[in-house]
Amino acid sequence: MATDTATTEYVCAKVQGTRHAILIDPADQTPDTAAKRCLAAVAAGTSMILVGGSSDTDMQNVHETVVAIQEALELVTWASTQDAGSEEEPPKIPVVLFPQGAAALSPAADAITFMMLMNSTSTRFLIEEQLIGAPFIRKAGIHPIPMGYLICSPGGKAGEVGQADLIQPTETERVAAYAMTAQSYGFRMFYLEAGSGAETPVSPELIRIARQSCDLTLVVGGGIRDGATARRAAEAGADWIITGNLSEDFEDVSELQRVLTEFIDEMNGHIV
Ligand code: 1GP
Repeated sequence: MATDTATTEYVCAKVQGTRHAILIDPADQTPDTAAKRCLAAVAAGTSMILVGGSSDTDMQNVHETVVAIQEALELVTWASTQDAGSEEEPPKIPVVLFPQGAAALSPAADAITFMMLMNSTSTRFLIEEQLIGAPFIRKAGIHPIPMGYLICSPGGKAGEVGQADLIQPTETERVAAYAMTAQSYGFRMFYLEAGSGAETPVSPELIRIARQSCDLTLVVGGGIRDGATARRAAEAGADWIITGNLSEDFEDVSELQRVLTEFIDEMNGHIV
């Protein structure tokens, strides 16, 4: 059984400012491309790598992708320890599964967001996938980080696949109740999702009410493509901003690194 909670504590830590995580969808890129994009993101200041997608992922592409990313990150960490000028080891950026279900897992991950899709209308996403996945996760020693996952309008593929009764932009009281419920369940994270590629991201009003209603680590993603939008989410109280599509827009990894560096600076109020 996994007893190492270091990744959970790193992910759930209350730190100054908002952190950025990149979401890698193994269905959209080769493991090699994923690894190169992750290195560019980490060089830009990304603090966590999530691996998952709402469709077309399976054990094989998830595992191969996680392994390729871990190997690339280890090489970079090793290289930096060989640098005579550096006094302390840089923190290992965790690779965390963000699964579509029990059939898309990898024992090579550092942790998994063990989630309840709280506004799903299907018992499959409330508890059944979790029941199928839990024995594998235990056996593989992957550390579960309990998370409430809430899909907001427009919801995209995640909303469709997860059969979510979407949260509408004005439903602040509903979000508050979900946030309180997530905390009461003992979850550590609460994720407000607008859906990958969403035209409109989760509104600052919904983020603010979630922030006021629980003291869980607040994660926001879906449709965030620029630093100014990330900044508004950060000011409303997000601890983590997730971007997925943004990293797939750039074939050239040095361009990706430049764009993400600016994104993270602007998210944290350092005007670029
Ligand atoms: C999906 O919120 C994430 O779960 C990322 O969304 O691809 O729109 O950045 P984007």
